[in-house]
Amino acid sequence: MSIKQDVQLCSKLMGKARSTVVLSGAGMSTASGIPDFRGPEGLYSGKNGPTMESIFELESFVENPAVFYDFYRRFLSVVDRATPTYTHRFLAAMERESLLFGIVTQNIDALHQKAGSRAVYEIHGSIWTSRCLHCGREYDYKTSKKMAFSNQTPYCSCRGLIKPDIVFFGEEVRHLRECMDMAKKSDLFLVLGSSLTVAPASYLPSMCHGTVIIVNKGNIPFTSSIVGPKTLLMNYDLDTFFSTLNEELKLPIR
Ligand code: CNA
Repeated sequence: MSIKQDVQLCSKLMGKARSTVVLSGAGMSTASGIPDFRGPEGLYSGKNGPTMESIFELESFVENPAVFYDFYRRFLSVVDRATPTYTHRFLAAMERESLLFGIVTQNIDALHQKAGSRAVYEIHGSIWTSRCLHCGREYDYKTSKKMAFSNQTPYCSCRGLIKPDIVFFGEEVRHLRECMDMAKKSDLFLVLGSSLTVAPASYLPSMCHGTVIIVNKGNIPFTSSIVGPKTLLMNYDLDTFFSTLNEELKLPIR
């Protein structure tokens, strides 16, 4: 199928759908300059230093927080400068036009919110708050960022280690009940820029009772336990796909 045919099919399904839900992944933000994990230039590709496990596992973090904070300072420098992509802005326009029920995002970069989306569920947490692992004291973004940049590793006044409220491997995800409810009620589920390898987010598409459209550049491990028989895989760059789609839909993009 050509991109035009795929776009037409997507447009037709969007026109018919009563409840469309999006699951977004790191591929959503690569055009904003934030590397993904498993894409060709991703942080997992081995080109960018330590493995993700050594950075995002709680045990490794507690043992050697400097490895995480080293990565985190670089990540924040990129995220602070990043602006939403065409696709982020397209999804915000869909919501304004009542064509989108909600977004479950695995991203921690807040670009959906920067683009104007409101119904966003950050299933892997966010960088906007941090917490002392010992006494639970909460730190806002500005304070925790300042601490991360001025100290090698930020510690609380109680001497506990401070960790951003992003979900590490093995930790419980956020808003799972709401995300599952949305997925179960959806009749169109769009998976955008995700390799669908991180559970339980990867299981959400299989809860949709209608069509699942995966728009992702490059292959993903495509297993029937993750997505059902009514799944369409569209192998495109997101901004190319949605700007082509909007030639048909003509949603006002801000
Ligand atoms: P992933 O495993 O890195 O997969 C991303 C997928 O997107 C890959 O298959 C890429 O080929 C594909 N891709 C990259 N660029 C594009 C593009 N322009 N158009 C279409 N497809 C593209 O990322 P997942 O989100 O599936 O993995 C979940 C992890 C990644 C979550 O825990 C996130 O917190 C984590 N992550 C988030 C960010 C962020 O917040 N921006 C960045 C890096 C990793």
